[in-house]
Amino acid sequence: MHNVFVMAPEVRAAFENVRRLESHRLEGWMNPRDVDVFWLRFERYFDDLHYSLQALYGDRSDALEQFGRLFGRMVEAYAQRPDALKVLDLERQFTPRWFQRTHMVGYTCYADHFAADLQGVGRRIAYLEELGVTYLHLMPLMQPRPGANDGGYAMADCRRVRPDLGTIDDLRQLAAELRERGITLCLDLVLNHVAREHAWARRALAGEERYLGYFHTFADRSLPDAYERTLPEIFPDDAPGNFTWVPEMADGGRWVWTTFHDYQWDLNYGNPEVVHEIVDLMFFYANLGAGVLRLDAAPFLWKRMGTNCQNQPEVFLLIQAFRAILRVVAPGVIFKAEAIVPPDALIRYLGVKSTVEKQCELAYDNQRMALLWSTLATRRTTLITQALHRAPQLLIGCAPVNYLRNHDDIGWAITDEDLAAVGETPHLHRRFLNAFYTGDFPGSFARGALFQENPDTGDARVTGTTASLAGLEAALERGDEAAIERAIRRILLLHALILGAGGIPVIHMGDELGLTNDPSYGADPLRAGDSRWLNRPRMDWQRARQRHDGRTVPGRLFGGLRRLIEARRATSLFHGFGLFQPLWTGNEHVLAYARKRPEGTVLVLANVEECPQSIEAELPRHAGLPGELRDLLAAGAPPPLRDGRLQLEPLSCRWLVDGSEP
Ligand code: OTU
Repeated sequence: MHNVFVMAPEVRAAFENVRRLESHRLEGWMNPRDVDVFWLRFERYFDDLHYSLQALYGDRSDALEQFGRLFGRMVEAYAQRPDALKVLDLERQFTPRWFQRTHMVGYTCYADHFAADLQGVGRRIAYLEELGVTYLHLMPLMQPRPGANDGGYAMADCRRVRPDLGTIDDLRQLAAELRERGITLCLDLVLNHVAREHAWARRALAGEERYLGYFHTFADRSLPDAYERTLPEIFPDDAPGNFTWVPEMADGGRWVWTTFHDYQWDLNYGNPEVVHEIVDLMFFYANLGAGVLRLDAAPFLWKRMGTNCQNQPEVFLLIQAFRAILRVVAPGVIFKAEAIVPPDALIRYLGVKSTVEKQCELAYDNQRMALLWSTLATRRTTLITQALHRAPQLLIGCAPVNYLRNHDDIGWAITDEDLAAVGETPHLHRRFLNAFYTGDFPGSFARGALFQENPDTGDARVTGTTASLAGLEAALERGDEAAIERAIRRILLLHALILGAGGIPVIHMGDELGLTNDPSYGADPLRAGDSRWLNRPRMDWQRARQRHDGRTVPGRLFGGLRRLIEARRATSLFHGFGLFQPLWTGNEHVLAYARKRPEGTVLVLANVEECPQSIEAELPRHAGLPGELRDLLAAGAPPPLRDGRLQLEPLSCRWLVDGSEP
């Protein structure tokens, strides 16, 4: 075979060695063409894999043996990969920017809340298609522990579908149906922890040495106390501390590292056996037909004394190893980092410097999400413009996931530096946002609840559906038509901003119809303590039936969203591979940013105030649009000018492009 890629001599020697040892085995399993493809990919990503594993585990005496075993698993998974998925792998290798294209629109839901079970989801694909969805994230659907399970993130069996949702075959079938209709399935890879009822934890509980090594356990408090000095608490309210005393463990009990709840045991990635297990799980989901794996709680994978045990260098080495492994076995599958961390840390999950294209393709842009809500409450754009100016430019091979909310809470991830730069006092601004979004501030339109209020620090996060936070719930209750109108405008405005930002916009189930908060969780003792359930309502198919009636609220929202999605799909200017440029508009109520591509520029303008606003007509010229203008959101009409100023309706958005082009 012809060698296309240049390797360091020692790496080449190692590679040749593996090839010599393994080729015959591969050939026994696969047709020769598949073997060639495997070797080409292995050769291409060998450096990445070798480098990261060497750095993580290279000083172990059994390092070579470990590598050999890992390789064996890769070969097996590749041999088992269904042909249809191998074709998809090739297709995506030819179009590596597939996930950045402007038709990409995501949707998140719980399978049961959306359509009862997996087969039900299959019967609702037409609804997703109608909205324009091309990416579906189904919330955790594997067997959770009995009792409280953190919304499915405490898995007792990561390979068995929750019986009420269906079977593994249903999931495989659903993935195939989605794929045929152009929708990529995203599944959670919960890799930081398993439930204490998971087989590994049970065997550790039973005293099996091998499985004790899968977790971080301590005989006494000395190390846990030392770690706690620099560890934050993720759920201070209902799960204080990061360690749990487990009296049933060998020798009179042990402390187990439990970052999240006491029933979620953190895995020990210092142990390469854990890597083998998780790699296997990754293959399992990939070969089932998942196209995106969401790396849950990615920042927490590596612990280091004296730090907050998040975003440690080893986390990025692990991701690099996983990335390389999957690129050999299943390159059609990409990663989405779930790292709710400050922008400087977040960017590392997408790759910086030498790790370009070695980390995740996608990551939630939680800062932008929080900034949008802050903008909506203050009706001022100074803070968001400042923060967007400072946000790092993304690299070529990755894209942010832009969202308004998800199943979790909204944390006020706005940096102290950005707040200070616009004259805000950080903790006062956060306190204001909490008060505003719980309806506890004069003039607030929002209905939300606090999550994980920490009485010691005064910190809290907020939960609520987009509709409730944007004023629809309160307005509907009052039957106030003008307020309903404003709420609808706010919801569409926010969506126009995430759809206009490049990357993958993701809509959370129900937001397209204006579903409001669901307080019923309070009656369920297993959920009552977790206000995130407030923003996890069930789908209201009755309401969905009104979606084609433009006189109804669901009709206006669904129709409005569809028009946004269609307008986005019809242009290439929002493609993820473009330059993002925030602009000062001279009007603090108007947000502006341009997206620049070789073929042109689109200027996104948003009036976040409740009355009309205007900006200087010159602004588009500064953004690179010197001539006539067309508004993609107004059927191509030019934006109205009055007294030399560009006019903007209350709570509205414009996507301006060069009007001289067809
Ligand atoms: C994630 O969130 C999930 O989205 C949550 O639903 C889970 O409860 C949790 O993991 C545990 O599995 O703290 O408030 O930086 O912030 O992993 C949400 C990432 C969370 C963490 C994130 C976590």
